[in-house]
Amino acid sequence: MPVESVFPQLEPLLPLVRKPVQYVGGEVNSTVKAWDEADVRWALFYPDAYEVGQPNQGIAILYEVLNEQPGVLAERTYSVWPDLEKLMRARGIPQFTVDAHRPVSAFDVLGVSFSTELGYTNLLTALDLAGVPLIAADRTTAHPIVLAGGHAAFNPEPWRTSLTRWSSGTARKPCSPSPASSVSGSRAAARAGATASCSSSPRPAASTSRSSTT
Ligand code: B12
Repeated sequence: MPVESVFPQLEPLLPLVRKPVQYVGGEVNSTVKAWDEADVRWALFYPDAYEVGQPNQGIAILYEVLNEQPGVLAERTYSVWPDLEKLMRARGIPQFTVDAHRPVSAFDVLGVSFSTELGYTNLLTALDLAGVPLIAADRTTAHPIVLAGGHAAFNPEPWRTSLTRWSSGTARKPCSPSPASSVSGSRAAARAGATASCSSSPRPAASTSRSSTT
């Protein structure tokens, strides 16, 4: 099933907010793939404003590595500024990707890059805007897997109830054997796959059982 762009609802709001160009997408080398031709779809989230997150090297690498693979689609999403957040809430517009303006909740995986601890609360706002339950245990297979990596993901304690999985280390292969095979098929299979494939990542033992329950 194709997923509809939210851009028709978003566009009339752009003259009402500061720095509207940050929500438009279409940069050089941005990638938009056909939704129905992908086996697995990643929304990559940098939990800060576009102007901070767009140049982030970690997201750029993940975006390229994922999109290079046949059958894998990856788009980017960023925190919206409070002025747009207010309008989105009033009009029921969900958290969207800047590449094809698809709703984040439609993706199989929400990959969050925590460069700094400042991003933790922005993840909660984005999940709420996306209509994805904040607590991982409240999510179902209808929701994306929420997976975090990056510098500030080494200690998962502050957000362990919100994340499905996390990854430490670099992400030439975020979860072995590959991002595509980890999350192909149904979301239920995706959850199982992501759990198994990431389980070798070093992480605090106390959080292991919690992260694998959802
Ligand atoms: C460049 C840099 C900046 C730049 C660019 C930031 C940006 N938006 O990209 C600037 C100067 C703007 C900056 C600003 C700040 N920075 Co800075 N920055 C760095 C620095 C030097 C390099 C980061 C980098 O680009 N690494 C290279 C990329 C390729 O690696 P990566 O992001 O880790 O991503 C890889 C993996 O982690 C993994 N991965 C990442 N995300 C994900 C997600 C998933 C799902 C998966 C599977 C894998 C995965 O795969 C990626 C590819 O291999 C690091 C220190 C360092 N030496 O690494 C500090 C560092 C990240 N910054 C830090 C801080 C504190 C800040 C500021 C808060 C400073 C301030 N007081 O304003 C701000 C915050 C900006 C923000 N809101 O993001 C701290 C974070 C500490 C913490 N625990 O919170 C660090 C670690 C420095 C330090 N040791 O203190 N920073």
